[in-house]
Amino acid sequence: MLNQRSQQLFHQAQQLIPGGVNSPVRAWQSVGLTPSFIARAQGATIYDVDDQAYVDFVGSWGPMILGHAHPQVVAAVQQATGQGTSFGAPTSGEVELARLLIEAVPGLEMVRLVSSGTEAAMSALRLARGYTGRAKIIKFDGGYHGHADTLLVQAGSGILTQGIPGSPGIPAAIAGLTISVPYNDLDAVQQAISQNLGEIAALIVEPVAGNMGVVAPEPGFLPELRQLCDEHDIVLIFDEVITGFRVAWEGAQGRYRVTPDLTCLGKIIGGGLPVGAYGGRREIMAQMAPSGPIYQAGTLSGNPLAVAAGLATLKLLRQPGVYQALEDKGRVLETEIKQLAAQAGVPVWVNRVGSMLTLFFTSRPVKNLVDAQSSDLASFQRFFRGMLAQGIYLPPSQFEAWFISLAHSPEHLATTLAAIRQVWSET
Ligand code: HOZ
Repeated sequence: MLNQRSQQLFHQAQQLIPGGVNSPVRAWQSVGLTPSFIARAQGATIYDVDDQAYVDFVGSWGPMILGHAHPQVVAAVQQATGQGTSFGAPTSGEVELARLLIEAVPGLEMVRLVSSGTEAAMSALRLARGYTGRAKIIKFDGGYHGHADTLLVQAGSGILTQGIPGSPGIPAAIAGLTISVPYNDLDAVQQAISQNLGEIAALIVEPVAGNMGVVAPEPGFLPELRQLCDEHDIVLIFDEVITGFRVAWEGAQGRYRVTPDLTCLGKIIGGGLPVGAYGGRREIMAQMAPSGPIYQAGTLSGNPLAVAAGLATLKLLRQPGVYQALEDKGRVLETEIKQLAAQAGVPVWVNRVGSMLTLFFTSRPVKNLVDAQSSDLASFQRFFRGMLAQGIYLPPSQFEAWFISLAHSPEHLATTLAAIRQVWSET
């Protein structure tokens, strides 16, 4: 048995941890396999506890844009560790990271660090509600903004993969404050606003959807959202936990030239350590305690190790040519996959923005959740298993993004494409 140690560990884990995992997307339920337990990783390669090596396109679900264990990030964390791991008091690194984030991301005038993307989105919504004095929010079907109560309505990622429409434990009164509409559907947004005039505090959107698989915004979608929010005094929140520093140095808001009122960040800005951030217009951010009355706090917020890893990562990403290199790698993969699919006669649709990509097993363009759900999940499962057997580690769900890193070399891409050719030649 190739993955004997993983099987043993999963058996033990299931007795001790619900479902054997600390986040549902890790359980590989939708592909019907035992998850690989990971021992270590370097660059674009991840090694499981049975010492199998894989080319990794999960990248810890987004943060590892430099590849794993980048020497400069490792050195920064080692140095920070020697100086103490947490103080519960301000540090100079937090000021430096805040300055870097504000310089890079157009919508940020002030920013607060938290410990996860969930916290960032939850706090941004509380702020929007406190600032506007309104209760309702609009989100998009298949959008995932972490697991806060208000946001687990028609959500993507693990909840979509597992086919859970909502989640028990969320009071109906809370879920009822969330209006979810189809992505890329401006008429639906307009209608939701008209039916709830003066009641919508915020509209939260992934400017490139990444949690129902990758779905790009249609031309005009983001600018029109900006305009509708302006007309109705709604706080526009871009959830850039995935796209921030991924699709451009300035994030998706720079790439698409639409500036939100508030932005949520996470993943890359912590270089692989737990982090999140939310920020935006000074006038709104000043409402947060202690400068204002809206409360949010955290013992480990701005943790020195996460800040050190984040700073080291961002300084490397700031170098010229980085985002062009990521774009080029993404383009090669997209173009070649489409060619292989055409040659093999496999009906697929590939969505890509920069270094985020999803291969949907449908021939129909994927512009929203309903399109994404037209994918043939049995074909995805066969593909995932075949790729794993060929040494390629993909997200174990049709509804997630592949993440390409700077560590993916032309050889890694060629190996991946050869694996796809092999898998499709067997079907
Ligand atoms: N939801 C993230 C993937 N789209 C990964 C975080 C997680 O749920 O574990």
